[in-house]
Amino acid sequence: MNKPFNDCGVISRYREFLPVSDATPVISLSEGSTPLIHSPKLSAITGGEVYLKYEGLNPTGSFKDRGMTMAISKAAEEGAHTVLCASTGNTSAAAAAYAARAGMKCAVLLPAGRIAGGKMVQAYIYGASVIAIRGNFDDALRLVRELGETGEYAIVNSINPYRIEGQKTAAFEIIEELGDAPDIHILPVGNAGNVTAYWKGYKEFKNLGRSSKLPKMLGVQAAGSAPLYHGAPMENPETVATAIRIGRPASWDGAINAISESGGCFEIVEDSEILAAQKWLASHEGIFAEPASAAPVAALFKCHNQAGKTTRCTTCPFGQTTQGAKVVLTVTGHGLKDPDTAKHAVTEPIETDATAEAVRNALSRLNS
Ligand code: AN7
Repeated sequence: MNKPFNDCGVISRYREFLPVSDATPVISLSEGSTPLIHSPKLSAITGGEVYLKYEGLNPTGSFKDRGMTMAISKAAEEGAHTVLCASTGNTSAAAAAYAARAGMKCAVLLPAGRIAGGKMVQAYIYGASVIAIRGNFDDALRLVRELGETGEYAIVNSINPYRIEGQKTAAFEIIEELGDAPDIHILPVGNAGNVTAYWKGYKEFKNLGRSSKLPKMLGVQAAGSAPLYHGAPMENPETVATAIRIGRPASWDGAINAISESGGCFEIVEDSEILAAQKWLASHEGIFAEPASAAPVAALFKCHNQAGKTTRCTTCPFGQTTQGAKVVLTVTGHGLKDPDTAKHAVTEPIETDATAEAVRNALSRLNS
């Protein structure tokens, strides 16, 4: 039978590397195959060859769609009726969308008052049952684990291994696009599923001879929410990057393993550096990232400025120079997810009469 013309997405593209069979109903929104955008300005600044994997262009606006097509397809195969997740916002948006497409119910547990506006709207518009927990993401995930014990709900957080399987496909795409793995890969780390997934993907393609090397992984956390950087869970994580406001990452071991096996390290960036990087990326490269997704850019600036000057971290990929190195940063989520936080870049617009002269005057005032 001919495939329908829209039969694409990560399961279709990478079926042979994923735990699916003919019995798996593929629930897809054509996620994945996101652009790997060369960044001339970051390359010029660092002396490397820098690329941005723009995962904000997935169907629900974040990388979570890669894992969710797998988790929901497997849940459908297993006959689940209701899926459940805890989320800082992007997982819940993806779960709600893919569950809607599968005809399943979806319940999401969110930290009350700490979800970006766009993500909150997504959960509702896709038809999820939204519960706001008086607590943080870590409390919500604890409740999900507890509620999952009865088998009443299919859990689609990244403690579900199918999520990691789907997300590893981003590493496959990067290798196929560059012709090999990069030298350094930088990404934000919250619950740590994605760093675990990328590392799995890079290793699998290396073992298959599809790449000749493995990248050093640089995991970036917000300074106020940095359990992996400090090596201990945090009770009250706090950051403007609400996506990665997580004190007890579920994939703790996976993250430690990825960083140590790859010879990389964890890095932290201040909220002020995150917001500056968000503005820089949008105004210099035309890419609007949500705050968590700007953290890798902030880390690239920080590490580049410190290269050769610090002895704090002997395994730091920037211990040597980035000259000539191929560097990939994952832009994990779209900036439009969180317009309120981006208001730091917004000033009151100049209002003028509707004449060309008034507009010209206003523009010259703006540019003076
Ligand atoms: C934009 O949606 O945890 O280290 O519940 O939304 O794999 O958790 C989101 C995480 C980075 C961190 N960038 O990835 C959730 C959630 C964005 C994110 C991360 C998240 P992980």
